[in-house]
Amino acid sequence: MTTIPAPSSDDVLKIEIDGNVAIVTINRPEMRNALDEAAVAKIDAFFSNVPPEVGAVVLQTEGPHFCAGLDLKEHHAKRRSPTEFMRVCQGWHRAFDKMQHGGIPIVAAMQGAVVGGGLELAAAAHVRVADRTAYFALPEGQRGIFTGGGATVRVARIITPGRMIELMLTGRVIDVEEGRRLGLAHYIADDARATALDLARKIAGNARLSNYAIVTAINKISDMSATDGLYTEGLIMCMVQTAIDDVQGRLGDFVGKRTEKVQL
Ligand code: 1HE
Repeated sequence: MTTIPAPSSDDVLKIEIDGNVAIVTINRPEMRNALDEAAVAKIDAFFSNVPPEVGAVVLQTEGPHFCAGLDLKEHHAKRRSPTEFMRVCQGWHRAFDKMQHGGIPIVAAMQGAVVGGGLELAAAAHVRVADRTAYFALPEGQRGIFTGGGATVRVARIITPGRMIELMLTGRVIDVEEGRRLGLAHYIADDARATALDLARKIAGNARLSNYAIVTAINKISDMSATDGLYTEGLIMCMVQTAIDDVQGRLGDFVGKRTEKVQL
């Protein structure tokens, strides 16, 4: 595999470009990849400005655990007020919304603990591959807090609100097989990273506009009434089918000096 580091790469968020796939690696293994404010800001910055050649992203993390969620040490040290913590939650929501609705398919490779905010991070990816060590939990109740990175929306949709309530109340830990049955993992693989990269390469080979529609429209339409959803589906279908030729034709007319100038 030939990868080149992207200019925005740093120690906490490593970014490599491999053809038309970006490999984004959260690199805080000594903290079990717990997310502090700076790490969330880096995720936000990358997904705000994905390089144009990238057709799919692999999201992976270093060490034996995918992500231990909120950086509890930072949270403890900062003694955040309700308003300050609200801002932190909004920061997570912004970053993860950019992942889920940014139009670029994301394949997560998961291992070990995928817990709390780590599960919220994984749920913002579109395809989730777990290795056999992966497990899932929402231990917020045991920590005296609540979910703040989108789980009430994303995780509840995947596993149902009732199952999420049960998991949060009991603190039960789900193994990888149950996680797959519930939809938290789509694939179980011996080497989650390799499988995620294969899938990302395959996905990046689809028509870009189809991928854009798949990762943006389906979730949006599930928020709509059936009538609005079907109408929107039709519009998007037409947009995906026609837009490339139409736009290319119009741009070609401009480049070939066959258009009128925009002037008074
Ligand atoms: C951390 C964190 C963290 C580990 N914030 N520092 N999340 C949790 O409640 C999960 C808490 N973590 C754990 O249960 C365990 O650490 C693990 C099962 C993930 C990993 O266990 P292990 O034995 O491999 O590692 P460790 O020895 O527990 O942790 C290694 C170091 O990482 C240690 O620091 P050290 O200074 O003693 O070396 C840990 O303190 C540190 N560490 N997890 C900060 N989360 C937007 S709202 C989201 C709400 C939530 O995410 S709540 C769920 C939080």
